[in-house]
Parts: sequence; structure tokens; C-alpha cells
Amino acid sequence: MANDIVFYHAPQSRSIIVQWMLEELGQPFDMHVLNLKKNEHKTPGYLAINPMGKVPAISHKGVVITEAAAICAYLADAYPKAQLAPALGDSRRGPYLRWMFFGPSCMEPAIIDRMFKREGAEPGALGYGSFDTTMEVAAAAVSEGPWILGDTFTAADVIIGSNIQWGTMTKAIPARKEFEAYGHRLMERPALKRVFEKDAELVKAAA
Ligand SMILES: N[C@@H](CCC(=O)N[C@@H](CS)C(=O)NCC(=O)O)C(=O)O
Repeated sequence: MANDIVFYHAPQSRSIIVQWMLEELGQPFDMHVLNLKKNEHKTPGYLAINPMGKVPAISHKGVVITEAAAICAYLADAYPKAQLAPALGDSRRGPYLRWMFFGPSCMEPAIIDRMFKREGAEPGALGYGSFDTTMEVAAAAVSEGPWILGDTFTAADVIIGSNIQWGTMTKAIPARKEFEAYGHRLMERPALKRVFEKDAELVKAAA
């Protein structure tokens, strides 16, 4: 029988965020790998799942969810035993949500604008303000650790950690000690090690 979770993935893309979340969750899932170079994410079949024509997407018991951070938030709540989100009513829920949203609404646009040299608009009109402020705030969030909420690793680490790793790897984020130390802690996680191994296998298989 098919698993409850169906994951639509492309290697070396943002869907690695969800792959990491799924590895942390430890739930079985079916994976559909889409070859972006062959435009498999623009077929009518896939557009019926995500009309944006983008990965990641999941379906959970037949319900489709898109947007990497929304998928991670959804999965953390759907599988509370994995303890990847503070429960409703837990005072850490507010900070947790703050960082879940800070990833896609501040960090990612700041990194993308830096990458494509698009900075320069009025900081007051940009959701993230300035690149430097965004990175200072993120660095402060990960500096005490070991995780964003302290002793407990959550989906917020998957979101902020993914942004830091991707931004650092592409050199859009200049090296800094807070991100380096946090990156080392993240890389010790067996789930993240598995993600990189599996992604390398997928890239090899597609070559
Ligand atoms: N806002 C989306 C962004 C997803 C996204 O841009 N995915 C890229 C891969 S990194 C994609 O599918 N690009 C293919 C395309 O747009 O043609 C999310 O956070 O999930």
C-alpha cells in the first residue's frame, strides 16, 4: 500500500529542505523525483499538484501542500511524536513560528537579492530590510544553541539551517563564525548526512 506521504522532489533544489524534514521525521514516504532539466515539473500532471510548477510539494493522505516552510510546519504538527515543533499552548510556539516565517520571508529573499545583485531598493519597502541586518539577526538566533529554541531541535532549524547552508555554499552569505559553528552542529545530524548522501545518488542517477 502507498505511504501516507508522497513527496515531489528534485535533487539540488529547495525540495532538499523537505527531504531533510522527512528524514528528521522518520516517517515512510513515497518519493517522485522530477527532472527539472526535462521540465517534468511543468507537465499537466504535476501542475495539477502544484500550479506554480515548482518543487517541493507533498500530498499527505491525499491533501496537497506546497511551499517548503509550510510543508515542514505541517509535517511537524501532523507527527507530534517526532517533537519537531512546540505544541499549541507551549510558550516556545511563538518564537518557533517566528523563525519558520523568517526563513522564507526574510532570509531567502535577502540571499536571492544578494546573489542576483538586486539589492538597493528602499530597505523600508523590503520585507527583510537590509541583508546585513537580516544576517545579524539570524547569527544571533543560532549563536547560543545548540539549536534555535535552545536544547530542542525543531523544524525551525531545518528552515533557518537550510538557508544558512545554501547561502554559505553559494557564497552569498559571507563566512562568519556563528554560521560556521551552527553548520557543524547541523552536519552532525544523521538525518542531514542521509539527505546529502541520497541527493548525491540522485544526481548521479540522473547524469
Ligand atoms: N516558494 C517556493 C519556492 C520553490 C522553488 O522556487 N523551487 C525551485 C527549485 S529550487 C523550482 O521548482 N524551480 C523550477 C522552476 O521554477 O521552473 C518554496 O519555498 O517551496
